[in-house]
Amino acid sequence: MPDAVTAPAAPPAAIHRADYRPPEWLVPDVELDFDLAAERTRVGARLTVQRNGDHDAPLRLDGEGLKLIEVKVDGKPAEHLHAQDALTIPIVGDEAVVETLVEIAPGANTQLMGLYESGGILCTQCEAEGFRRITFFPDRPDVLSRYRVRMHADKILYPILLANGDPVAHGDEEGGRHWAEWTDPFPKPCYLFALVAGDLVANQDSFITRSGRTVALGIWVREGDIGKTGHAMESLKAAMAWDERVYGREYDLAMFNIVAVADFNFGAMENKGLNIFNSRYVLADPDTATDADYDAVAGVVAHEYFHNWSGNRVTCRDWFQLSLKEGFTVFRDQQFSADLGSAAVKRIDDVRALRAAQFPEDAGPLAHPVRPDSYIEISNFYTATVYNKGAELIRMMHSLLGAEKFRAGTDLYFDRHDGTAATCEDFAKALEDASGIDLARFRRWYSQAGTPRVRASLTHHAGEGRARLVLEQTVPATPGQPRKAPVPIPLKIALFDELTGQKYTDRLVLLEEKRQDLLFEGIGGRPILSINRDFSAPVIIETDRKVDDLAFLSARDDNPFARYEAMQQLMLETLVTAVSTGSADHKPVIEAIRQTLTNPAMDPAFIAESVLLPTEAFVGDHMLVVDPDAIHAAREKLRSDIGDELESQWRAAYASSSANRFEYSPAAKGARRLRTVALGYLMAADAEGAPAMALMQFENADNMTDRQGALGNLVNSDTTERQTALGAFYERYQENPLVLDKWFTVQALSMREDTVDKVAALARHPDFLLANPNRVRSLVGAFTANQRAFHHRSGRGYRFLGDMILTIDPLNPQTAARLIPALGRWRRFDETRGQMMKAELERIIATPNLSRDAFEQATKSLG
Ligand code: 0A1
Ligand code: ZN
Repeated sequence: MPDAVTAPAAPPAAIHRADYRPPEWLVPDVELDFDLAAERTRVGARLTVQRNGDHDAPLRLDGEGLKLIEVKVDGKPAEHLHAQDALTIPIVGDEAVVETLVEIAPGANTQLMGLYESGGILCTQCEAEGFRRITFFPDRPDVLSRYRVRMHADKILYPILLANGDPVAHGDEEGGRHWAEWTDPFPKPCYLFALVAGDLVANQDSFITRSGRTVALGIWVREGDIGKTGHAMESLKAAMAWDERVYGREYDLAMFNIVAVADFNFGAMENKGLNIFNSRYVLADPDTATDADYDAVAGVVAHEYFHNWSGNRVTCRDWFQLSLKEGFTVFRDQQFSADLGSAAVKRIDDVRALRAAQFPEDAGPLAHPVRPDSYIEISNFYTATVYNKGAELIRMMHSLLGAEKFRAGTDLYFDRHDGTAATCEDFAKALEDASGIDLARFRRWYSQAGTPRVRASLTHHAGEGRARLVLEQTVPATPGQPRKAPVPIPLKIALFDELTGQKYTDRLVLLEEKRQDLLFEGIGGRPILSINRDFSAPVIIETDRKVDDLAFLSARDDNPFARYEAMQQLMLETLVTAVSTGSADHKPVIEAIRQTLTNPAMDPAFIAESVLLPTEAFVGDHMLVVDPDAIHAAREKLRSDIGDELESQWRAAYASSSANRFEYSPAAKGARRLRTVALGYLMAADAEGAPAMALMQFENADNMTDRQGALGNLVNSDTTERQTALGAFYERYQENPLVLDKWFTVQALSMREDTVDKVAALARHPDFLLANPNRVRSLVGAFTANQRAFHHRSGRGYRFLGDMILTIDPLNPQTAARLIPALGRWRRFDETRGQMMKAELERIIATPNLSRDAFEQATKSLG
């Protein structure tokens, strides 16, 4: 008999924002009963359901990969239909108690969505749609319920049982088992549900809220990691105090727990009262974490904590509103980190991240508005656009309203929408109502994709003492959005007298129309334009400022960000000229760096950031057709000239930045950063003894920042010191997964010609684990960010990435899909490279049983 002919699976369908309808059934109360074990877990659910509105639709619950054992309605076995990831139950009347019993296998869950096992710990991840992999439920953020959760488990394997809210009872059971029960009084959507069972120990502390309530804090880790939790705990307490002071937000439960797990798809998750973290954002000590890791721990701990209000108390109506919680919360964590350390360096870091990830996204085939209109798989929309551009929109509203009115607006927002699921529109409306400022046009920022470009031309009429600034904006076409309206762009602008350096004016200009003219009076001497100071708007500025003007600003602008920006612009223009004409005058850049480096008034942390050249990828973003090899050559030439010409200054900076003993303070961090940057220039210039200096730094370091800094420099070289350091690093840290990730990353980022082949070889290393997302990102993710290596003219980099994506997709679709956008940049490269990149996308799409995640990213990337 021939095989049955099965119709090819229909391509996954898109979900549209315009189709939103309120839920047909509400679930005010949920009781869950977990019989936990890795190979088989039984989940009993008891839902109180209520008909919502006038309709006669049956109850429809989502459920994915669940083995259904029993369904009851009001205590009796009930008629039901279980098909296509849903359970449909007809219900007579407007209220009922629905009980289901299902079985799942956490130990076999490699997607890391729902209930899964990580290093012997059972934990959950439910955002965005993971709860349906645990039990049948209306898995959408606008169904809010009160939860009571009981867990039963083996007492030896899982001595600690945690869930959302506060613990109410626990006890022992037969057969070496025990149980615990938790309740969460705050109604929440199911994506905020969490439980953890494992052999964990806690760093315990407490926080007294401003109204005098004591909150018990716990950071739960595996026993050997307890010594690495101090920084996360200090960060948590600082975040709690900051949110009270700056936003008037107080914590609301008696307990707040954080759990660190080694296998996690994203950074961390804000489950109510029980945050679950990727261990890389919890664990830190000087020997294993860099200063950047310390900063990231503080930032992510704060981010997840701040979600308690911006996300949990007020949640999202539907997933199109994701930026309502994410953009706002990123803005809040950015403000927190700026307050804690150097605000200027923080802003530089944030803008760098935006330009590295969000600008290319906005300029490519995956461009989407901050509030998207449709998606196939929502996991693909946890993007730099929703998070980081979303944060920039909040920042612009903060500038437009001023701090005080903005605070009045957020107070009104929290008040008005507490306990409900809201929209981006609700947020804008609250700010408007509290401030009296009209944000009608501002809303276009939420609906239009693409990075606006602003062309600024300044003319000076010396005789009349007048200057005229013409500003013109265009918002580029993006997929599905051919025509755009102008957006309101808040631009911080200043004018300086070229000769005296005196500041003529410093103000916030709102560019609302396509074109606007501004007149400045009392401008005697030629003015120099400083624009988009502090990066007041997420736009691309084009000016006709000359090299001398940029050099002036890089030395004399009183806005640190603008000073950094002028230097970057100078470097960028030099590199673009070098790539397109084959040579460029390096002197202005070298002189600007000399000025900065020898200015005793400047903070070393700021100096270190501003003397760094733009990345190869960033230079590529400014070329019509990216030529990775030419960009690499031009940048290396400039790097080596800077190293050479300023050799004695770099040596001096290196010597004066050597600290005695490790200390985690802004001054010590700045010194460490400058030291490694100086070492990088000395290495680039082949300065005498530089590799030996690097090896000495590597060997004598009492902290990971210096050690990794040295290794990151050596790894580009062709020296015996390189081999020595790589080998020693591996030996020393092979048992520490987070540090081993760094070992993979430094090699994936190496600027050597053979990196593409080294990376392919590392993917066969016994420590390269496909099942661990951190490890995959540490090698494969880092490699795609290495422009020259990934875009190797042989196409071996593309083939390697295609193979990786297809190997990972069946295990973990989210992690696989996040590697695809690198191939979507094919239009930006020459014909040969472009064709090879497209061929990989086509190969991915043609693969049977591809996940929805990978299907969406690959088809959209092909354009
Ligand atoms: N809400 C989290 C991000 C997050 C999203 C999805 C996850 O699992 C697939 C995990 C975390 C945050 O913003 O931190
Ligand atoms: Zn978040």
